[in-house]
Amino acid sequence: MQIYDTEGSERSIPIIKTYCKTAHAYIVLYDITNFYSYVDVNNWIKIINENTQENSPIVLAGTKCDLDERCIKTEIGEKCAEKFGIKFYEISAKTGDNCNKIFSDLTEVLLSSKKGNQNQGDKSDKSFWNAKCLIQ
Ligand SMILES: Nc1nc2c(ncn2[C@@H]2O[C@H](COP(=O)(O)OP(=O)(O)OP(=O)(O)O)[C@@H](O)[C@H]2O)c(=O)[nH]1
Ligand SMILES: [Mg+2]
Repeated sequence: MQIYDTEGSERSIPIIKTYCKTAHAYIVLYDITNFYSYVDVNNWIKIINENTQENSPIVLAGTKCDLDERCIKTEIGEKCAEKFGIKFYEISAKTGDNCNKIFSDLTEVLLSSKKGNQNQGDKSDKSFWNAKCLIQ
């Protein structure tokens, strides 16, 4: 699996649009302590939907769930994900909470969506290891 970690600044939008053309899955992140990063989620999902060429899975994650100075409640993140019909997580890069879960869940979705492939679910299938995942 190839993972592209893009940065969240405006100047990166052109390169992000380029990556969207080949990515097989997307993780959209916001910081639960930063209101503006949450507001930006709508823009990132719009950019993904306008530029992805397949019906690739998107998941939403609120980061820094180890911190007490939260300004975006869990329910707000859940509602936002519900609006887009995507899965939601709260994660922490500091404690590792849910970090592996996102990737294992996405891996399962990618494997199960390999319709018509006799090797479905077979990790020895080389095309599985070529799955590309974009993190925003
Ligand atoms: N407490 C805590 N701090 C975190 C967490 N994730 C990142 N940080 C801190 O937040 C700051 C920014 O983290 P980055 O990983 O650079 O954030 P980013 O979203 O990749 O930023 P861009 O690439 O510029 O869009 C750093 O000081 C990190 O140490 C987390 O889960 N918990
Ligand atoms: Mg970064």
